Amino acid sequence: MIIEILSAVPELLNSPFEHSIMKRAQERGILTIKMHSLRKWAINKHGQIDDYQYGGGAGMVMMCEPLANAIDELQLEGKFDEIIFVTPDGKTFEQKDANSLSLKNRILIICGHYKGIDQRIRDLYVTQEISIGDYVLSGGELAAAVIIDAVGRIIPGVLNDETSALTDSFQDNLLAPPVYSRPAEFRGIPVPPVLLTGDPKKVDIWRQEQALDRTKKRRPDLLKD
Ligand code: 6GU
Repeated sequence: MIIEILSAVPELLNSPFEHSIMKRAQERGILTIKMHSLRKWAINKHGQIDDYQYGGGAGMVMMCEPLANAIDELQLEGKFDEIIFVTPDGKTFEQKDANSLSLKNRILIICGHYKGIDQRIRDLYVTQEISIGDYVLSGGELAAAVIIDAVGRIIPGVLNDETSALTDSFQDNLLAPPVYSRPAEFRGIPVPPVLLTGDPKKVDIWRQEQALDRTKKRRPDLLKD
């Protein structure tokens, strides 16, 4: 899968994909992440990519030309399967959205800053608008990093143990059960004895009960359907 990112501040994304699972996915050639600086398509030698908004009001708007020229040039190599604009007024990102994006071949994520991007780019190019939650970030880059991490880790072949993505919180609308490692007792708190029985069936039943219990207590909304 190829994920390309168009950003006015690409430096913000220097490190998030260079460690751990995202690093391994790229080393294995399963995931390619390409950063593009929008400045490359600035309208003048001052590097301008934003301008005042029509109608007045505070905050600059990212202009049409740099974005359109960038997207057009990147699509000379072939069309993107999705062109995603990350924005607080987009659809809230959920696990099922990560699942379906992980099946695409090549996507572009546009990160906005300032007051956003000219609406005509959204009308003409953008195929999905995604928010990562009901709060406002100063730019789309960290939201893009969240989406790429969530998508990248479930591309087939990325995780070592293929089943481990299936037992994540949310994959079955349940939160994950608690986990324990050594020692068997820590500050007077023992590991639940069932985990030490070596009986995989009992362990499985216990984990399902715990997952359901946790979900009822913390996120009853997930159990509605
Ligand atoms: Cl995608 N962008 C920004 N700037 N803020 C957000 C967001 C995105 N999702 C939640 N807040």
